[in-house]
Amino acid sequence: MTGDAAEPERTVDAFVAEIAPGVLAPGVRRRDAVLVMGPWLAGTSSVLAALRNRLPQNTFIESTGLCDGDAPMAVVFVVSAVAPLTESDCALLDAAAVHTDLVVCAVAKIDLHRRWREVLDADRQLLAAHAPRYGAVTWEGVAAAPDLGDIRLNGLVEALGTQLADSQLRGRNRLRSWESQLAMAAWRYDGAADSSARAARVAALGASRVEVGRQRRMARTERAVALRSRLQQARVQLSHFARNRCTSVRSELQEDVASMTRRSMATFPADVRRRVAGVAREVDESIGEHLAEVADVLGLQTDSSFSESVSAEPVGEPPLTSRRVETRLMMLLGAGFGLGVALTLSRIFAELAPELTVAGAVLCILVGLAVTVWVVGMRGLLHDRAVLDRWVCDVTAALRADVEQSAATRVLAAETALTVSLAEHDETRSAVLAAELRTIDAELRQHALARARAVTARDEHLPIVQRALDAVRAELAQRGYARITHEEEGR
Ligand SMILES: Nc1nc2c(ncn2[C@@H]2O[C@H](COP(=O)(O)OP(=O)(O)O)[C@@H](O)[C@H]2O)c(=O)[nH]1
Ligand SMILES: [Mg+2]
Repeated sequence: MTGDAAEPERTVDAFVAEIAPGVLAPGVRRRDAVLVMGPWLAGTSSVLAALRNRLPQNTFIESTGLCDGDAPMAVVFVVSAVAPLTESDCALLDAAAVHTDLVVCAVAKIDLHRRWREVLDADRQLLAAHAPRYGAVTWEGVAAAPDLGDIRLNGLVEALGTQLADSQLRGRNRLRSWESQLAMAAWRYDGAADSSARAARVAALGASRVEVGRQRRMARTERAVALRSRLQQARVQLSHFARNRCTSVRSELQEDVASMTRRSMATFPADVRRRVAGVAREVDESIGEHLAEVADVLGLQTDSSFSESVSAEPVGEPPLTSRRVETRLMMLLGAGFGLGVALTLSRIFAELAPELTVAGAVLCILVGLAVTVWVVGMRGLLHDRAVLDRWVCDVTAALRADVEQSAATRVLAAETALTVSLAEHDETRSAVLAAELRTIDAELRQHALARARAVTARDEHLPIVQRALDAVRAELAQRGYARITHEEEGR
């Protein structure tokens, strides 16, 4: 009995196996039941109940009654007469009728909607446009649970009864199942060979490959140029700064010298030493900071070799002592000047007060002496200021030479150290980029391989699948045509 029932399916399987040997047969279990389904609230449950009443010899189920891998003998697609079909309704039917050729459509609730015939016509056209297989399906208007009046189900019952009685039905359903299976297989072969996801990935990999290559070429030169220009800048700025500091400390010291007294002279050399040392330290720190910043900006490791300071020359004593001849000459001139003053005063005194000659002489001598001491002292101070001024100039000139040399030496040391560091850095970076390139290339090779495999598989299998698909479709069309003519003859 079961053998007889499965005969049409076996005939179809043999028909396809002859055209496409080795293609996997659809793994569905045919249930001897009619699936009644449709969009939410279309009236499915009411139609199902009414059909069970009218056709008790047949089994009717809703989609919840089907297990995975089950396929119904026929599908009754119920839609409401309230509005025409939507695209998602069509998709719902597609999913339900993947393995079933017999589809009958019902427009429900025609008692409520007087323009149901227009909706039915619109639905028929929409569904036919959605897929050619639905071009010839039967459409009936039904009222399975009317608010008023009788149930109207005759058209649907009649169409369903006739079509279920078709001796070709099992074969047609099997052919439809094959058609879906083969179309899916063709789609898979095509998709695997021309995968858009893979194409996008390959394009992205190609772009990264170009970018990595560019980085590899450019990074080295770009950074070398940057290092050179930054060091050049540092050299100019540091030497300018050193010169400025020396000039300003010299003017400050010269101002001090110009207003110097004998008392402050003793502490002056120590003061000069302290300030010179201060400037040297300041310039030194500035050089260190500047060079560290250059290294930092270029992202290089700072080496201690260029942060060490170059010590300034120690400052000697001012040459204030060796002026014996000058002192003697000055004493002589001072004494002459004092004598002149004393004689002039004594003359004036003798004329003004002749009775005080002795006292006047003593007073004049004292004044003459005082003038002598003052003149000699003043001249000495001025001389010492001049000497100290020259000394300050010498000391600051030496300081300037020192700090400039220090700046130049340390920038040079920095250049050497940073160039070495840059070379090391470049090597590591270049190794990283090379590794990146290798990874990209490996993935690209894999994609190319996968694509080649998929293309080979498609070229090998797709023509067979396509041939089988064409044959199945032709057979379905022929049997469908036969069904329609048979039904028309029957009327
Ligand atoms: N007037 C009228 N109402 C109906 C008809 N069929 C179903 N209904 C109503 O439509 C609603 C949904 O019906 P139901 O059969 O449960 O639809 P389902 O959600 O698709 O299963 C219910 O309120 C029914 O009373 C009909 O032919 N005429
Ligand atoms: Mg329901």
